[in-house]
Formats: sequence, structure tokens, C-alpha cells
Amino acid sequence: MTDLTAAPADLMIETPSWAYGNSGTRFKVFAQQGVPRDPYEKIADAAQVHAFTGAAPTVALHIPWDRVDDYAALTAHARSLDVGIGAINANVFQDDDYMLGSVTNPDPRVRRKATDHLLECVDIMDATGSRDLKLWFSDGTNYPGQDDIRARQDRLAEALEEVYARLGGDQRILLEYKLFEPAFYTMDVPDWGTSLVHCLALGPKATVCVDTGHHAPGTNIEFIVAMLLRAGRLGAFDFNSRFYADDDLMVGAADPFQLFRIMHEVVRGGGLDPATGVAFMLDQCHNIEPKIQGQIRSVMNVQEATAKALLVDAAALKSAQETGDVLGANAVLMDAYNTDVRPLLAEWRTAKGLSADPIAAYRASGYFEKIVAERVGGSQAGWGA
Ligand code: LRH
Ligand code: MN
Ligand code: MN
Repeated sequence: MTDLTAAPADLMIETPSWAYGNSGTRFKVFAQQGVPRDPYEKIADAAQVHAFTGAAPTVALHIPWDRVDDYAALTAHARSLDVGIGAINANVFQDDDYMLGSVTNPDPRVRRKATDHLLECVDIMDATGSRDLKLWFSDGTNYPGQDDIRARQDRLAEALEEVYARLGGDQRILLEYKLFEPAFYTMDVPDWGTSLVHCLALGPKATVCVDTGHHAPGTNIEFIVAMLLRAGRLGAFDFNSRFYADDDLMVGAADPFQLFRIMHEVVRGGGLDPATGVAFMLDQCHNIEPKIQGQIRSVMNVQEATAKALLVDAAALKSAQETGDVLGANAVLMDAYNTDVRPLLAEWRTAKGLSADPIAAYRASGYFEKIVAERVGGSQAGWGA
């Protein structure tokens, strides 16, 4: 049997700075107590998630939500709290200029402005030591005929080429896709195929980011994962879960079986090996639940799915598949999925000097009471404003 006490533990999960700020829907942002007032405090909260899980050593930034004067100082602050700065997420979707698109806008002035922001994000990566530039474009059209679908792809390719040329030696582009929202007729990067086509044209430092909330209902995400790993172009996950649209709920909450199936393909495709270069990130908003606890729970959910995926008896599965034993093969997967891995993960945590129950330990730590007392007037994540 697989050594469960080692492997899921090696999986490191990046948390997003925006998960710690207030968020909501377009109907209402509920202000929570103790939320961070600036990027420094967001990183301090992310450090708590790492302290109690031992599995969240980096935090992703979103620019301009996390803009500061001195990124070296912010990086040093992160290090002093035993975490690092991870991916830099560009934001070319919250400016009036971008109503008709950012890098695909018909107006060259707007395209220049958007591309300059992406280049600025690479400057920030140089200062923070980040490897990954995550690009998500809200660009698209609402009405048939509104703009030339092909010309928009040409503009996108041109901007991506310029940014790709600016990347340092080990820096990468993660190109995220999304089928819908905010554009309702065409999104310019709607799916993994479009992302992959652009990545292949750019070169090996361009890879696809799979946000689990960005597909049509019923889409087989684990198939996409298998295909991208096979092509060597799975760069990252933005993990979250959804019931209806891009709900950004805690990963593993809506459909833990889907998360298991995804992690099974990750294991199958060698994606747990850091050399494969898959970044495991959360992209979530905790609109009604406490944020730090929501992140801890999410990290644990990914660990549980991973532990179960590692329990799959690969030899038994292969032999059942090769002999056409449909039910036997399915049973191998289901046996692993139906195993309660929580005691094993608790053992792993204890062996690492962590609490067996990270949520209880965090609740007992007094951190929440401390930030509620210290912080007044916390910041908004950026969503739902
Ligand atoms: C878009 C998205 C993208 C953004 C984030 C805040 O829906 O998933 O990753 O950067 O949300
Ligand atoms: Mn995302
Ligand atoms: Mn999203």
C-alpha cells in the first residue's frame, strides 16, 4: 500500500491574498470582523493557514489589489512569517477603459495600457522572486457581430508574445480560461483548447491554468487535466468548488468526488512531482464563513482528496483495465475514494509537530480575537464591489 504518511504531505497549496479580504456578490458584500486592511495583514493571515496546516507556504498576490510601494519589503515581511510570495495575478478587468476588452480591445491605446500592466506584473515578480504570472482576461463580447472574433485572437496573441518575451529565465505565464462571465456571448479565452493553442504558439514557458469553477456544468475536468498533463502544459490549478456558476466556494465542498477524480489524474500524470511544475492554488472567496478557517478547511480538503488518490491500487487498476474488467476497475477507484483518510492525515500532522486538528488548534490560538481587536475597517477583496 502507498505510504500515506509521506506523500499528501508533500503537496503544497498556495492561498490567494483575496480570500482574506471581504468579498461578496454583486448584491452585497458582508463585512467581517478582523479582516486585513492591507497586503501585509493579508500575508499575516495566510501565514496562519501555513502555521496550522504545514502545507500552505506561499500566498498569491493580485495587482492592483495588493499594490505596495516596496515589494522587496513585502517579500521580507512574508519571509519573516515563514511564508513566501507566490504567483502574481494581473488584473485588467476593473478599469472603465476595459469595457470593450483589455488586450483584445479594438482601441490600440487601451491595448497598450493593458499590456503595460502585464509587464509591470513581471517587474513585480522580479522583486518578489515569483515564478508565475497568472493571466485571466475578462475580455469578450456580448452580442454577435460586436467585434471580430479572429481579430481579437490576433490582438491577444500579440500582447501575450510581448509579455512572454519579457519573462525571466525561470518565469512562466499561466493562461487561465473561463467559459462565461463577464462577457456573455464570447469570452476570448473560453476554454482549455484556446488557452493551450496560445501557450503552444508562445513556447514552453506558457502553460494552462485550470480554474475548477470555469466550465460548463457537467464538464469532465479530470479529462482536461489528463490531456494537459500529457501535453506537458498543465501549469496550475485555481481550486474552488461550484454548484451553479463561478461560485468560488471551498474546494471539495460541492463535489469531493470530482476533486478526487481530478487528483487521481494528477497522480496518474506525475503532477505531484514538483518537477512537473503544477502549482496548486486556491481561488476562493469566503463570503459568509470565517476566512482563515475557510482556507484551512480547503487545504485539508485537497489533502484528503490527494491521500485518497494516492491510495488507488495502480497495479490492480491496470490489470482490471487490461482485462476489460469494467466493474473491477471501477471498484478499485471507489475503494480508494471510500477510504476514510482522516486518521492517517492526523497522524502525519502529529508526526510533523502540527496539531492533528488544524481548525480546532487555530480556533484555540486566540489569533482571531487578536485581529478583531486590532483591525478596524478591513479591506475588500476586490470582488463584488
Ligand atoms: C476569474 C478568476 C481569476 C481572477 C480571480 C479573482 O473569475 O477566477 O482567476 O484573477 O477570479
Ligand atoms: Mn481563477
Ligand atoms: Mn473565477
